[in-house]
Amino acid sequence: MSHELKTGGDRGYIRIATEEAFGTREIIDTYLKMIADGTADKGMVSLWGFYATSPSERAVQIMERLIDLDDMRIKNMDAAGVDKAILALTAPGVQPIKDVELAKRLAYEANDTLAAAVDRHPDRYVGLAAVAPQDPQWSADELRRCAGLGFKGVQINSHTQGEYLDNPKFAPILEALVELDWPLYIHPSPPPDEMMGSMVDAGLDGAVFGFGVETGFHLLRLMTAGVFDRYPSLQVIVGHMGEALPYWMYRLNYMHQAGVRSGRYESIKPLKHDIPYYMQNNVYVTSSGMAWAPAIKFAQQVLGEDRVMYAMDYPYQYVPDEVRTHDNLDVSDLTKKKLMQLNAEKIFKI
Ligand code: 1DF
Ligand code: MN
Repeated sequence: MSHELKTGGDRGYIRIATEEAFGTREIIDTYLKMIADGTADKGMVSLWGFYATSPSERAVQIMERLIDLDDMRIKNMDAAGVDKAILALTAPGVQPIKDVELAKRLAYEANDTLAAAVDRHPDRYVGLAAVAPQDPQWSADELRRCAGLGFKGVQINSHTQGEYLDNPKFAPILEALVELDWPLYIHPSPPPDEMMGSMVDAGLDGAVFGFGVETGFHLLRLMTAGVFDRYPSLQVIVGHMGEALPYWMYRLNYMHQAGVRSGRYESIKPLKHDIPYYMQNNVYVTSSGMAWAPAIKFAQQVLGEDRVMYAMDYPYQYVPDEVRTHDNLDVSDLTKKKLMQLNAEKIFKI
């Protein structure tokens, strides 16, 4: 049965979509310059070489929808019954840009662009800040500036030029998040060249698979490196139903503990808690790109129903019928309201 999709809470909840992207023309032009001058990595060439130049219907439509923060976006949200969008600068943000001053300027301006859009549509949009982790201290200061602009968290597009957030150099960013009590959304980026291997040749580097492998690796290494022992209140959100980690949780835990006991790796040390503990106390997952009842219910079962949130991934996966998949889940009314509304209101303090 297909029901009408309306905003306003006619089904007992409003819908808050938690992984929604926008872009700026200047940042996309910067990607194109990097591709042209040979400084882009393989993932950038594959991703933005496609979206920013392809005449295909998918690429043209996504480009148009990314840049727009007004009428088209609101109309599409209305048509899908999405009440609020948690918006963030599209991947990989400014993180691959090697000129750090340029990266900081572009992140700063993207934050101002988003803040202005939230001001124009305060009941429809919530902003997540962009940072340039290439300069961790600047990024920490920018988070504090963005708190003043009304933002509710940060999105970091996974690795920054092959470096991960467990690296102690990024501590100022994590410390600012703890101080602000803000969640960190770790959104996929194309894998760095050293991970890419033959993924591009196989056509599997992007959202189809490579994104999830790299982002799941990022979240897992935050746990095993002890980041949540150092920052026990830190909350990390990942999309795509947890980038496969919930499904792997038993094996991750078994083999991690075996690795700790055997002393096989310098980097694998005893932790205060086990992997399921961090998954259930420091991680939220969203259903971006994964409008699939068995996966949603599985994540609710292993992480708890307070840690699973709805996301659409506009404009990359604008499929209004996927909203109905969520509406039609055979879970209790309260569990569904947590998925669509309450968990997002809580973690983003909306
Ligand atoms: C794609 C997918 C691109 C997602 C994205 O940002 C993105 C894609 C550049 O399909 O190429 O956010 N996604 O999250 O699934
Ligand atoms: Mn996305």
